[in-house]
Amino acid sequence: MKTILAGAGASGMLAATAGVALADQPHDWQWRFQEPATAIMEQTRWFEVYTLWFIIPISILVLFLLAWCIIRYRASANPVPSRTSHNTLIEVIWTVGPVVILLMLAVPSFQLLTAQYSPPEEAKLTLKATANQWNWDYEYQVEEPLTFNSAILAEGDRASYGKEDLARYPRLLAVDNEIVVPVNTTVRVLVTASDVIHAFAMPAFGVKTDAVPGRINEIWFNVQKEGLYYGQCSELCGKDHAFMPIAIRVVSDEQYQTWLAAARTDLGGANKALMAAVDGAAKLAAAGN
Ligand SMILES: [Cu+2]
Repeated sequence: MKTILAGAGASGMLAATAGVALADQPHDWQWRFQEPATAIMEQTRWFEVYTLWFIIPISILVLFLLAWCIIRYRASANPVPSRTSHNTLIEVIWTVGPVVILLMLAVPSFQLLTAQYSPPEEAKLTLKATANQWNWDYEYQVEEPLTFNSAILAEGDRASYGKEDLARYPRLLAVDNEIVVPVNTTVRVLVTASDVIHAFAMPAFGVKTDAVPGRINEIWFNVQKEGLYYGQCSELCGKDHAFMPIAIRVVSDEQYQTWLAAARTDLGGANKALMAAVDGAAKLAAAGN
């Protein structure tokens, strides 16, 4: 009995640790979206599944019709072809049918597009993200603005940043300095570039926009789950295009305020203190407190 209880406790602990510490990430052979972290991404995923209910039956129907025509009406099986050239009923059906299908796709599609461009409230935090070949500059537009650069984490620097854990800090996605934002807060990101066109994309948040020199594109998100999320530059921007990841750490409001106050003077120290606080909270949750 004791062993069973201990086992259950241990697996509960693992689940709690994973739930708190790890947000969803890309994984090998992935062919669907990451777990949504925002309402917009949830709506996007719903729309994807909804669209498949049209795409799959239509593809099967067209494939079946093609195969049927090729086999049933081949020259050897059907030496004298029909001379029929008009059929009003069929023509009405194949015009009205697609129109109805397109309307059924257009209505939820425009609803999603409108939702993406309509933040539910005025953003509480504004960040500016400037893309460079091949890293990002971030600016927190708060009372005393905070700016820092964020680049891919070099494999040799893992130890000095305390990021040896490959599950949490995956190769090619981990960065030296993450963006830190509070959970359940509407955040606005002003996206631009200093040299060529890049793009700011966070799959779990359902946001992606081009970073264009001389222009500012605006996106927003409101993340519902704490965790460390990864995205990438998504516009071919030169030889290191694949090596300019984006990492966003979503934490509680207190953790964010503490980090912001400390980051102005010592970014590295503030990041390490935040990592320790997040890990500490995960352990506390795992212990069932
Ligand atoms: Cu880029």
